Amino acid sequence: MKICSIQDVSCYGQCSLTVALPVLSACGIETAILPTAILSTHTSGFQGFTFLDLKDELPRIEEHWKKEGLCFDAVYTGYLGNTQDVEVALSIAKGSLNKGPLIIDPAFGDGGKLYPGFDDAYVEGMIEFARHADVLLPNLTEACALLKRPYVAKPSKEEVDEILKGLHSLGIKTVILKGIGNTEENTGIVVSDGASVSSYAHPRIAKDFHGTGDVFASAFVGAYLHGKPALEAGKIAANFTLECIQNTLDDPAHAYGVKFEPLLHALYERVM
Ligand code: PXL
Repeated sequence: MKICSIQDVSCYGQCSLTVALPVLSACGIETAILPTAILSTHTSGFQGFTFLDLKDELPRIEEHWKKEGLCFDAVYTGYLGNTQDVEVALSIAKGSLNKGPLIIDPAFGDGGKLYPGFDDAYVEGMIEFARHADVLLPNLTEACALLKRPYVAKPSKEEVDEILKGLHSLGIKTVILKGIGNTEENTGIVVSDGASVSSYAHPRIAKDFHGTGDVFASAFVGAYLHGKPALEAGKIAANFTLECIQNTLDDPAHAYGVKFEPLLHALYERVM
């Protein structure tokens, strides 16, 4: 199995490719990378980060891969950076370079807000891109933005159903909606393939850690590509992410990411 992951490199801060690569390697999945940008740190909680846009290099890399006749078993995208990156990601995922599913973590916002540097034009680009997703892994902020709905932090069951329906009507096959069913003690995911909806709740830790969306998405991709059904892959990813958070709670200086490394050894058995 050989996949391609398209995301930025945040040099410091445990997110995007510095999470995806170790997690997917631990799952036994060879992962080629297409880095969309190089940042000194991620954009949350650090001031004055540097940003080198690699958008002009991406089409050159794509062309070379095509000349070499490379082919992937899946494409997994995360934080991209600008609409040109989104276009290249679509071209790679839907062209001769990929013969498997396109798994998209929209990775453009949280808590009702877009991440710094993203605007409505980027969301428009993501809407067009998301239409092609075999699997989409949005949080509520991203799902609402993709549907141009006002953000609701605690949607009712009817609102969740409307959101799922809306995402399927864009063309998305399977949706894993994150951060649903929040109570003081619990949070969870809702999984929908357009025909049936199922959910999984787990304990909620009332502290935010950066990069947990990337931990979740990467573990999900690892399990899903080993043939686990979407709900099962979502459970594995949610449990792994929760354990990574629990493993970081004793270190208040570490909110920029989660300490996932000591837990990687157990992931292979779970995804196989
Ligand atoms: O974890 C998502 C992510 C990835 N890459 C960069 C980010 C973020 C979220 O803020 O800033 C650069």
